[in-house]
Amino acid sequence: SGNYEYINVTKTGSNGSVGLIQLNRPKALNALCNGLVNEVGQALDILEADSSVGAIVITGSEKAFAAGADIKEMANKTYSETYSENFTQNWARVSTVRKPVLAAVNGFALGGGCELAMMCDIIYAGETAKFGQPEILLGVLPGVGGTQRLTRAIGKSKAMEIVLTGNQVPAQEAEKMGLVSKIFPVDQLVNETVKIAEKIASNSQLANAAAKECVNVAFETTLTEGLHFEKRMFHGCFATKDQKEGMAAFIEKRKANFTNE
Ligand code: CO8
Repeated sequence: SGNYEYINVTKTGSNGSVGLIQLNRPKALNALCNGLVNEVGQALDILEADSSVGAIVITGSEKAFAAGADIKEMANKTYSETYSENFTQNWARVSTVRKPVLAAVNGFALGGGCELAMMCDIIYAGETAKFGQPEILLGVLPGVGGTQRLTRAIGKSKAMEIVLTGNQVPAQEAEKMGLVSKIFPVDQLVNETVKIAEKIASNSQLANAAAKECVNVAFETTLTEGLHFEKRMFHGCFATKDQKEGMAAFIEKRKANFTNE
């Protein structure tokens, strides 16, 4: 659906509860040019506003999730251009989505590709996926979260190693580090990710959004503040019909039917 140049957007899963964004710029290994990132933002706006969508999956091709920001597009930029246009500001949309976003990574997830995956809530990888932050080899550094989200995800020594060597990290190693949640065979990755997204989408959307918000607060604040925030959000759940329904369904030994109210 939609009229995009660089991505395909579909609704899949039962009742179209999963929004699937496939990056589709095969000749450039899904290099993340400005137009592509803008289209991802537009698609996220639409899926976020669509109440039938409970979770979103972002994927690429079997060869590449994304081989980074578009090097050809940025090679001649000046400092004053990057600063005045606030270059990369359009990437922030991915990390402000309130619905759960899952990355299904096959092939290369390098530079901005790795950073895009890290903006998602869960990363699943195909067996041959490769992660990396090769910006250092281009005379720059990761500019959309690679030094920050990667360090929080895997710790200092591993993050430094990846950022300073530019080496590619195979999926199996990325899973050991905790960057990736699970690995699937290449040809099953998208289906398996959609299945998990479908399961998540069947939860209360209110509870999903609140749980996501709470986990994200863990990255921003002290333990005491985070626990306080979590407790208040937990209290807030008792104002929802979904809490009544979820607990009644358990007691009545039936499947809950959440209405996101
Ligand atoms: N940008 C532009 N074009 C690319 C990119 C890229 N990042 N990656 C691949 N391509 C193009 C190639 O130029 C080539 O095009 P053409 O056929 O016209 O020459 C085509 O895709 C196929 O690529 P290769 O022939 O190189 O394919 P290989 O299978 O031989 O190699 C690699 C695959 C290893 C992935 C290789 O393409 C590569 O090293 N790519 C660059 C990886 C990289 O350095 N990524 C980091 C980019 S910098 C970045 O992401 C900064 C993020 C923060 C700022 C975000 C701002 C928007």
